[in-house]
Amino acid sequence: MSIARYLREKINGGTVHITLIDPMKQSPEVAGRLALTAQEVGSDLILVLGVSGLAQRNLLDTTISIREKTSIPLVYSPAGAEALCFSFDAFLFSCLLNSRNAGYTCGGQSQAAVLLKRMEVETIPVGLVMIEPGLKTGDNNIDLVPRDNHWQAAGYAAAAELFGMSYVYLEAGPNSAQPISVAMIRAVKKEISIPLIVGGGIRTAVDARRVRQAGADVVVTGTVIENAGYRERLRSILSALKD
Ligand code: 1GP
Repeated sequence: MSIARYLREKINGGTVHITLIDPMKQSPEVAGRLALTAQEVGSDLILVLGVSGLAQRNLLDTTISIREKTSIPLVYSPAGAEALCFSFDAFLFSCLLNSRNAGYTCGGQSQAAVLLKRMEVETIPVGLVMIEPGLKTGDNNIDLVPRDNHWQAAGYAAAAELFGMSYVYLEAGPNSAQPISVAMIRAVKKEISIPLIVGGGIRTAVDARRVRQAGADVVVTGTVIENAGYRERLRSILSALKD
């Protein structure tokens, strides 16, 4: 089954949870263990984050380790052609819509696109919108959407839909102390008919429930599994999303 269909069916059944793994943050062995925990507590999909500076070897070893331990879909979000591996079930093909740097809107993607087509891998077009506070580095290259500017966020989201993208992804960044506000999620959700992914700053079951009730179809968490007690925290987030 394609990942697009898998996600569609999951979304029809309730809120989907994605576990984000940054291969630069731990060894491949540990990444595999974290992914296994995510699967055991009910996460629907593992998303490996391609970041600038990611070594090809690290990506390959991380992928192998996760594959050995888990059976849920494994998807890659490449930052370009710097590190690529084709044993993923699909690629998130993201365009950072509010970037001022063409490298993030289409430059990196163009480096990988021909190869992805030739390899006939499944790609899922995603319109990514970065909301304050965004990422720690490179923010001056992004027209960050202010946390309270719902209209601007909705504009980017509607543009993603009109561009023919399959998902809108509202991202507050892993350094965000709080999730994207309920009011912004509601405002965006009202303007789009494609599914909405929300991530960044979701650390507790209360956060997860709020984001879900506001209308997120897919919730992404990353940092939660990097800290002590992650199994229980993730379990409570999953029960807030799936109850
Ligand atoms: C997913 O980048 C985020 O959209 C990850 O954020 O680390 O705050 O969960 P957290």
